[in-house]
Amino acid sequence: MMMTKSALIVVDVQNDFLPGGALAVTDGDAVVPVANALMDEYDLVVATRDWHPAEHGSFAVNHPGRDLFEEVDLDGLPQVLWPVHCVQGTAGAEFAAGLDQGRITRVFEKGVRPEVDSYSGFYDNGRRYGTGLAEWLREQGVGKVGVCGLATDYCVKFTALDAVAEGFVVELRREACRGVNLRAGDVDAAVEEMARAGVLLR
Ligand code: VGL
Ligand code: ZN
Repeated sequence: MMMTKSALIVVDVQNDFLPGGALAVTDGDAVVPVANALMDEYDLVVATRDWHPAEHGSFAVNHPGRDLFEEVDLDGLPQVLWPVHCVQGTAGAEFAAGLDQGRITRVFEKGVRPEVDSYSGFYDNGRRYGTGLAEWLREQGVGKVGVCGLATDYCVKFTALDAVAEGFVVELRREACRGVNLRAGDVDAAVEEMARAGVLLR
């Protein structure tokens, strides 16, 4: 049987999702050393980064009269309105300073189109555009992926679900994930949803 490689997908470990950031995830900085340590367990490491233009449609400021965390229709899709975060080229969009970037082979950017958000590192929320991640992993001979990072109930969840849909064996590295929990229980529900879809919980 052909040997397949493994890859760790480090999701959105960026300053704006760390304590003090624009869309801070509680305890988000705790994932940095854990993610660094996990890199040793995989043949390859890739990262995604949320990489929005300032005019992005997920930002509440771009919807006059609407409130933060309200849900609106964005080009036909339900969209939670977020604070301005991870704007291309800003300090908030940089990877966490402690993240071992030397180990990251490729970075896949998402959320670059103003009219559609992208929680998954594979496809935007409307599945209109791919980032190239699935094709790249297959070209590298990857069959199994580990998923970690921020945030469990958004970008980690949708990345893991798409990885399953793309045919990879997927394991969630829970100790290297933290979530937003806009509503209490969101993170637990996200983990359950991933498990039901076939994501292995580790
Ligand atoms: C994320 C909300 C908005 C995430 C990105 O990385 O989980 N969440 N943009
Ligand atoms: Zn975003």
